[in-house]
Formats: sequence, structure tokens, C-alpha cells
Amino acid sequence: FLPSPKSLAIVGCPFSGGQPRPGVDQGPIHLVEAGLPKQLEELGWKVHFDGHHMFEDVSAAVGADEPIGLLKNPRRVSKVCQSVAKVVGDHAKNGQLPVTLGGDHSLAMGTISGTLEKYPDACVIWVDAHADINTAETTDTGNIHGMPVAFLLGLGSKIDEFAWVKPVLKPHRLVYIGLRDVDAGEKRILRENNIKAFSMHEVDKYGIGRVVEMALDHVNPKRDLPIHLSFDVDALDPTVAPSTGTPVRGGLTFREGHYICESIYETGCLVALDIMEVNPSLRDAESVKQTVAVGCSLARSALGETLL
Ligand code: EXY
Ligand code: MN
Ligand code: MN
Ligand code: MN
Repeated sequence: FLPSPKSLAIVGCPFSGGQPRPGVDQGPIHLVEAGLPKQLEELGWKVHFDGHHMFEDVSAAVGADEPIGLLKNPRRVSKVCQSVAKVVGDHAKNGQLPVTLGGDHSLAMGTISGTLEKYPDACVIWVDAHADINTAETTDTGNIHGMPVAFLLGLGSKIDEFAWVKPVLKPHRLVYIGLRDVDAGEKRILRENNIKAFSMHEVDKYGIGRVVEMALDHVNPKRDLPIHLSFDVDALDPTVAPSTGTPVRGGLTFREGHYICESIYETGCLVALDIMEVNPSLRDAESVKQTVAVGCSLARSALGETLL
């Protein structure tokens, strides 16, 4: 599925409306300033980047955005994701692999909708400390970055403002790696929908090599389906990626995170990549630099950088 000649589009999404901590909107700006476009060119990619998507028109059109039930900034999140879905879908249809830089993880509602428009049978590998699968009924926080997967699966009560999100993702085409902070309601949803998840317990038990193999065997047994990789940097241990909004101890090591990316690239099935939740304003300068650097190196690994 990899475009040939290798061509990708960086979709910078400075957006933070899916969660309460300011700063995550600066993530994509830092990733680009750290040199990601050039690093990807050095891997042989033709890189399209025409500036970040600022979403001002969207925010202006929405105006005051009162909560819907518990959901915060619902109209803004919905509109931004809808516009991201269009951008990602158009790049995919153009033969440019979309690399979306977040921004908070609510954006994946858009990126995955865009991917599935071009590749309806694509599977999703979601690397995260969290399952991001709360519904309007189960969410405690109302932060939509904890909910995008539920929207994509069509779970929970329907909300008019999100009517554009089609339940395009099937539970058997989704697999998680890295989970360790899953709400009780989310555990029930995972169980009831038979969704495969490899938590840190399984990473400890089997090692990352076996876990990635089992994850691929589940969603992509013949290695012939397109893969969307949605990588939340909080999947990594906070010692590796400290500057993120919802760090959880006991995460993936630097190598485990990169191993996931390298192995997915090796399948030749990658069609879209998200690097999410880098928040350059939460920690000291050195930790920020480290987190931005790790975001860039995950992207490089997923796009073909090898150790030898
Ligand atoms: N489960 C919690 C919630 O729904 O608010 C925490 C979600 C954090 C989500 C981060 C992006 O991965
Ligand atoms: Mn563009
Ligand atoms: Mn997430
Ligand atoms: Mn997370």
C-alpha cells in the first residue's frame, strides 16, 4: 500500500479542544520546528507540508460552545475533526500518506474517518495508555479525547452535532497496545464488543515482539489490509515522553515504542499515521525537548527508518 514514489503529507493540527490543558495545540508546531519534514525527506519521502491547519473559521462559526451533557467543546471538536477527516481523506486519495500531528487525540475521530473513506477495510492499531473509548454515557470527565474510538465504532447515544461521524470502524478491525489506565465503563465496552487489547501486562508477559505479532494476527491476519497507526505518546513511559497531558507510569520503553512503529512499517501496509498528545508546555525545557524528539523519532520509525 505504500505510495511509490514515497509521498506523504504532514497534517499539522494545533488543536486542544478535546481536553482541558492548554499547550497541546503547540505540539505540531514543535514537531515541525524540530525538523520532522526534513527528517522524513532524508528517508526518501516526498514531503508535502503547506503549514498547519488553523481551524479559525471553524472556531468562529461555532461561537459559544456550551457542553452537551458532560461533553466539553462538542461543536468545536466535531467541526475540527470533520475538517481533518476531509484533509486526511483527500491526501490519501491523492496518493499521499497522511501523517497527522496533534493536538489532542480527539482528532483521531477525523483522521480515521478520513482513512476509512479511502480504505474501507483498513484496520486500526491504537497505541495508548488509555482506551479513548468512553461514550457520552460512560465518560466521567467529558473530555472528548477520551472518546474518539466510541464515536468511530458508533457506540453510545447519538448526538446530532456528531452526525457526520459514520460508524465506519468494526470492533474486529481495532487493536490496542500499551493500555494501563482504562475506566471501569471502558473495560465493560471492550469486553462486550470483543475488542482485542494488549495492555502493559501482556507486554511484560510476552515481550513487545510477540505482542505486535499477535496484534497484527488479530486485525490483519494475512497482512493484506491497510493499517492506520494512531500513536498517543502517553503510551510511552513518562520517563521517555514526560511532556504530555495525561501521563501514566509503567509505560512502554523507548525501544518498545519504536519497535511497534518499525514492525508496522515492515508490513508494507501502513496508510496513515497519527502522532498525538505532545504538549510542549507542561514540563521543563529539557523534558519538552525530549518529548518532541521522541515524537519525531516514532514518526521516522513508522516511515522506514532502520537501525542498520
Ligand atoms: N479515560 C479518561 C477520560 O475519559 O477522561 C482519560 C482519557 C485520557 C485520554 C488520553 C488521550 O489518551
Ligand atoms: Mn495540507
Ligand atoms: Mn489517546
Ligand atoms: Mn492517552
